[in-house]
Amino acid sequence: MEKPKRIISPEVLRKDRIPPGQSVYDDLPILHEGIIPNIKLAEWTIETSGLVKNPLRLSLNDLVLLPQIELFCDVHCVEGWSKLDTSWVGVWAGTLADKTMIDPKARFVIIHAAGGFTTNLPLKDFLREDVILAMVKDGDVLEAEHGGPVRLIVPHLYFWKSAKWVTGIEFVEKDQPGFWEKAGYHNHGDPWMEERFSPERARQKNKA
Ligand SMILES: Nc1nc2c(c(=O)[nH]1)N[C@H]1C(S)=C(S)[C@@H](COP(=O)(O)O)O[C@H]1N2
Ligand SMILES: [Mo]
Repeated sequence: MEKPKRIISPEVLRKDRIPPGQSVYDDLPILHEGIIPNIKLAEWTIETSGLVKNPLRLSLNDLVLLPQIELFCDVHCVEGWSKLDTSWVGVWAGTLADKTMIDPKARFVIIHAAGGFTTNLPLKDFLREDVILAMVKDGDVLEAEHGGPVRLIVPHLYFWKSAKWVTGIEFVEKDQPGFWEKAGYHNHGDPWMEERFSPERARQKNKA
């Protein structure tokens, strides 16, 4: 197999590398809603749907055979911790977008995960060069607690957008807030803009 292409997330090279209000942690905490799904690797698939000309259904093996990217990035959780210098290997989001032939009407992407979790992001954020579907973390097969077999990594947005246990990628014209977005988190989630909470939730917090 070809050597993975290496990418350093541009956010790592910023002068203000650590976003406002964040503290650096030594380890990556394990955080998610609900239980870790019991995924059988041989049965896992990822599907593309919505505004696509060529809907895909890929097994883990299919995904491993696509060109691989090695990504170095930091991650920033909305709860205030950041973990610097993480490394991941996986498939660039744009590779799947190309293969599935997205309709020009598509503007947003809804990520679906096992157990019903969803998260939404604009297509232009999804197609950045450093957004990948990761299967390897820091040189090891991605463990279930961190989202294995396959999780999204979106380094430039708060880490809740980096869905664990991804099973589907849906391309849509109109935005649809996902699980945490409906629960009061910001719809976009840029850590440098401190887009932590929805405007409504932020007002409630200020009053409290
Ligand atoms: N499927 C799923 N993915 C998820 C979440 C979740 O609840 N369900 N939580 C998000 C949040 S809030 C964070 S901070 C990261 C945590 O990833 P980690 O446990 O690998 O550190 O996963 C994100 N991805
Ligand atoms: Mo988070």
